[in-house]
Amino acid sequence: MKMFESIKDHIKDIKKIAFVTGAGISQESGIPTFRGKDGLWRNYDAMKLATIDAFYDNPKLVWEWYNERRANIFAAKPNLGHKAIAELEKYVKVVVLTQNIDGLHQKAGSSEVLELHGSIVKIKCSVCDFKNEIITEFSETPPLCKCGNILRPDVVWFGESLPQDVWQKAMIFASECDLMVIAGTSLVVSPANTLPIYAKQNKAILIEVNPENTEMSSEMDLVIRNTSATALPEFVSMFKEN
Ligand code: BV8
Ligand code: ZN
Repeated sequence: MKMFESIKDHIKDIKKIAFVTGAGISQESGIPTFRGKDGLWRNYDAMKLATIDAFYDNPKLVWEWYNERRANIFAAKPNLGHKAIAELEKYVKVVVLTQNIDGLHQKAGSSEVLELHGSIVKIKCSVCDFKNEIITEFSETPPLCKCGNILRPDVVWFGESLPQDVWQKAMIFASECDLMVIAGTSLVVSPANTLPIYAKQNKAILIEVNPENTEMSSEMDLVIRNTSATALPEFVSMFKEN
């Protein structure tokens, strides 16, 4: 059964595609999502751990959480969903607007990836403007900056604003795309969950790829109730044939 049959006639006019992705696209790479039982770490709610308050209450605990996630992510491989998005660049302009901090889109070969919520391989000082990539394992947890204050993962925590340069670019890409694929995200978290609205305002075709309903399923032009590693290769095959 051809999942994307209903948009087949539009393929020839599609020049720019934006992907909005979340934890679900990395689920088939063994990375837990934030929902349901996956969303718990040592019985702490992931949404509560990813906050500045949790960090100042117990920086050691939050660092151990990110260390464990980082080890898991370093061992993970991009799946057919990530690879399909990277391959699509051969046929049309593709940008990836991801909420994921795992870097798997880049590992799959995607060249234009905006990390809306930061990256697990980056660190910064909680006080001074020191920033860097994680190069070595740290001797102490939490590790200290040369200014004496504690270092933190360079990710966006709840209650913190997104990096403005990245967010500005994301809004522009979303407003200029001809088609937006929303894959593997529940669209619960803002402002990332407003990106489909920018695309809709630009009369873009909206496609949702998700085994479950999301906050915006009713706004979609096409809903694919399947996993990203199964659906996205078929999506790309339509451009191959075209
Ligand atoms: C901000 C980085 C300005 C860290 C993350 C009250 C009401 C409304 C909004 C708010 C509110 N109070 C506060 C807010 C704003 C808040 C927010 O949206 N809260 C939510 C919980 C209501 N947002 C913020 O705080 C943002 N900043 O707004 O700044 C500001 C400042 C001060 C005060 C107000 C405003 C910052 C948000 C970023 C937080 N950082 N991550 C880290 O990762 O450790 S968010 C993190 O959680 C992820 O990055 C992602 O964004 C989110 C999880 O969502 P998903 O990725 O979608 O994952 P989820 O598990 O939910 O869903 C997975 C989906 O995949 C499911 O639908 C499932 O069916 C599907 N799936 C599963 N398997 C597959 C699949 N799909 C396809 N294939 C499969 N195989
Ligand atoms: Zn410092």
